Amino acid sequence: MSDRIIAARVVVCSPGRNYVTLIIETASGLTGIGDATLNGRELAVASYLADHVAPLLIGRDPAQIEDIWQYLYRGAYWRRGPVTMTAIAGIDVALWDIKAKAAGMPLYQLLGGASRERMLCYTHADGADIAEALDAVAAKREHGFRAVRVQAGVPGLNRIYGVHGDGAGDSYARPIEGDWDTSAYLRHTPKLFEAARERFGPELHLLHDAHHRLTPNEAAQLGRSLEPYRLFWVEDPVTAEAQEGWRRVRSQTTVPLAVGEVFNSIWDAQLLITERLVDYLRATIVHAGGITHVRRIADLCALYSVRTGFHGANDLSPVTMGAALHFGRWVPNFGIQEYAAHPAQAEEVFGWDWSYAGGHLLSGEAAGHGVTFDEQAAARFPYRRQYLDVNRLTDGTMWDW
Ligand code: CS2
Ligand code: MG
Repeated sequence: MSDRIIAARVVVCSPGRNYVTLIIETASGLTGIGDATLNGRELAVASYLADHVAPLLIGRDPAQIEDIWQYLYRGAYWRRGPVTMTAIAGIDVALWDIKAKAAGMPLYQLLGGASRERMLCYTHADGADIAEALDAVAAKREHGFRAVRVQAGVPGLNRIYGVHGDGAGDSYARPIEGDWDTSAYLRHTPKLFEAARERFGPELHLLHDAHHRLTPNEAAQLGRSLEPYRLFWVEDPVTAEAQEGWRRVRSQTTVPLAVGEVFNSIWDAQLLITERLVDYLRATIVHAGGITHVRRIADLCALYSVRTGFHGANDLSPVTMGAALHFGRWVPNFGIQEYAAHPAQAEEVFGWDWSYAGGHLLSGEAAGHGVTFDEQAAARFPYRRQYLDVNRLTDGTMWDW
């Protein structure tokens, strides 16, 4: 007798920052947990799930992960996009969690078993200026990290992505406005990495996130200027929509390129993968349709020597990190996993058995993805609307953040 879904509940909570969590329960007593967090637009996904999709799950066989995925993707008519694919991801991960629990095995075993014992990870280091940023890198290296993303303030600019400056403004009321000057950034960034290599030598993997703010030719200039410092990657040098623009970047520089945290489907990345325009694909489980769809993206990547480099900022809940580590344990073309520690309060709501050691992450061995969710504890942290920054050029022109 097959099992049946009897409940699908959405919980929005804010233990240090907002998370959207889906809980699916079955008649046989199994519970699956999914992450459906979309930073800055959480309630859109919560409503998509609670008001439109959850009712369609009741009575379904939880084992039919693929059919449910196809039903939710094809059946919505309005397909793709961050809200739809994050909602589908929350359901998909919860169902994979249930299937692995029903089989009594950790999720990586269900996917195909371990291809590795541990996953190389990178974390964030930043500073208002080069000296402060390099001190932050040193602290992360002391903690055993072998790969560090480095972001620094740019002289003359007050607030830019990735640098937690004076915190001016309240992102709960409305988006805080950053300021941007591409010329100043292109002049300054090579100095940051020249100083980093001078201080840390050649072994430490250095990464940098350009965060969508350059034109293809500007990105080519940045890439060329950073080649002497042998970065692990430059991420999001141009906007993800400028797919053909990546040909310009790729033809002008050998710096490794990463893209995809804002991608929601294989079609967003198809040209970049099949033309080998990038080296790492960052589309992540919570925003790209869950394990079922990201597995297809990773398999396409493998045909073109592209490796995974999953997004792992702390606005992706511990559920996504748990699922990503099981995926990373299995996937043959694993590259690196981003790991920005979650707020301390998140540990009051989420429990997990994945761990960090010596610059690597270890998936757990518990059945499922190994992440638990305490609904009673979540009630202590009510949702509070919060915005991501926005960005303007110094002349006031709206720009990419
Ligand atoms: C960043 C993220 O981690 C990264 O690479 O791009 O911090 C991103 O800005 C946030 O996840 C947006 O919510
Ligand atoms: Mg990024």
